[in-house]
Amino acid sequence: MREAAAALVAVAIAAGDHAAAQILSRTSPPAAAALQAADWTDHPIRPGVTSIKAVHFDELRARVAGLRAREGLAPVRWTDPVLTPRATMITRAHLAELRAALRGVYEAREQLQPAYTDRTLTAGRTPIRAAHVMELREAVEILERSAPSLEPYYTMLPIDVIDPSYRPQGHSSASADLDGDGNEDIVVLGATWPDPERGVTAASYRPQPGRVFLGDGDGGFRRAPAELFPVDTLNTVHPRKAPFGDLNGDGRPDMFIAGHGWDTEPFPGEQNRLYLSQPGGGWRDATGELPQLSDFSHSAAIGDIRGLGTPDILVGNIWGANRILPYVLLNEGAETFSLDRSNLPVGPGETLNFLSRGLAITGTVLTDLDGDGLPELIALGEGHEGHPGIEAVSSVFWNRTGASASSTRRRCHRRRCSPTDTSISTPPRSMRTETAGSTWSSSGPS
Ligand SMILES: [Ca+2]
Ligand SMILES: [Ca+2]
Ligand SMILES: [Ca+2]
Ligand SMILES: [Ca+2]
Repeated sequence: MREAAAALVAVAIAAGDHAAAQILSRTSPPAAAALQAADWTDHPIRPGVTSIKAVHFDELRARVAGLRAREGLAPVRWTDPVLTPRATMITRAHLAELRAALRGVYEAREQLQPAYTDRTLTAGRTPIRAAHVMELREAVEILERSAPSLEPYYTMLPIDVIDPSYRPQGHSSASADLDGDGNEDIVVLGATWPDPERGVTAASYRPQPGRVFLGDGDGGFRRAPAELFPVDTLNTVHPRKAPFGDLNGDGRPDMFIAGHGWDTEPFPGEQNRLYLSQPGGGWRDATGELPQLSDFSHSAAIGDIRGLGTPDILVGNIWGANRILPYVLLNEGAETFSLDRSNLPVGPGETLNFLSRGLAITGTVLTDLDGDGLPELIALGEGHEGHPGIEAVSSVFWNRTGASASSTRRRCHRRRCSPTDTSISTPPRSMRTETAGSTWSSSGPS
C-alpha cells in the first residue's frame, strides 16, 4: 500500500488551511442508509485543527455511492478503494472523483451543480483544504435533503399493450370515472397535424379515431364496450381540451371536446363535440345539438358560471379562418345549450377579443378562487416565437354574478366599461331569476 500511495501524486499542504494529508486513523464507514445529514465524523472540519481521517472519505464515498445507486447510476471505481490510515496519501484524485461522482447525481436530478473552491484541482499545486471536504459534505446533504428519487414510491411493472391496433397520428387524453365504479377511466382522442415527411398534408389529412378505456383501479384497462360509448363517432382532427362535467344533471359525467382543427393556414377550424350520458347507462353523441361551427377552439372549461346549478361550457377560441370569438354555451336545461357572449370579456379591446387584442389566450380555466361558489375565469396567455407582437399575458376575471353584479352593472353597461373597471355585461337574456347573470371583473393587466 505504501508503494501504491507513493506512486500517487501527493499534494502539498497549505499552512493554516489544511488537514494532514496523511491519513491518521480509520474506522469502519457507517452504513449509508443509516446516515443522517449531521452524521459526519468531526463536523465541521476546522482548518489547521482537524486532521483528515480515512473515515471522512469513507463516509463521503458511502453516501455518494448511496445517492448514485438511488439514481440508478453506475458504481464508482474509487482510487484506493481501501483507505489505509497512516499509509494512503490523500491526492487530488480522491477529491476529483468524489466531485465527479456527485456531478452525475446532480445531472440526473437536473439540479444546479455545486460550486467548489479550487474548481480545477491541479496535481502538485492545489493544496487540500478543509473547505474541499466540507463542500463535498454540503453537496451530499443538499442531495439527501432534496426530493428523493421516485424509486421508493413507484414500482416498475410490466406494461401491457391495451390495443395494439390503435395507431392514430397523434393523440391527447383525458380521464374521469365514466362508469361510476370508482376507478379512473381514460378517453384517448386522436389528433393529426402537418407532417409532409409522412405524407400528412392539408390535402390528405383525416380525423383520427379516439378510444375509451375503462380502468380496473389496479393499473389495468380494457376497451369500453361499444354499447357503453359510441367510439365510432369519436373522431377528431386536433382536440385541445376535453373537460368533463354533469351537463344534464343525471349525476354522471358528460364530455365536451374543444378542437381547433388542421393546424396551419388557413386554420379552417373544427366542429366541437359533445357526449352526454343517457338513461340506462352509456353515452350518446350529442354533437348535433351544439352550434354547428368550424371554430378554432384552443381551450374549454365547464363551470356553473351563473350559480344556477347547471354547468355551462366556456369555449376559448382564438383566431382561425372563421374568426369566431370565444363564447359560452349556456346550459338551458333539457340538454339544450345556447351560444352567448354577453357575459364574456370579448368586446372590442377586451382580453378575449383576439381580433383587437394582441393576446393569444390559449388556456381558459373556470374555478372558484374566492370561495363564493361561483367560478372565476382564468385566461392564460401564451407568447409565440416569431410573433413578437403577441403578449403572453394572463388575467383573472372575478365572477360578479348575484349581489355584487348590480353595483358593477351601473358602471359598466353592455361591454362598455370604464378603463379602470373592465367588468362587463348585463345578465344573459335567457336568465330570468334575480341572481341570474354573470359579470366578470378583471384583475389582470389590461
Ligand atoms: Ca370507472
Ligand atoms: Ca351527465
Ligand atoms: Ca372548434
Ligand atoms: Ca368565485
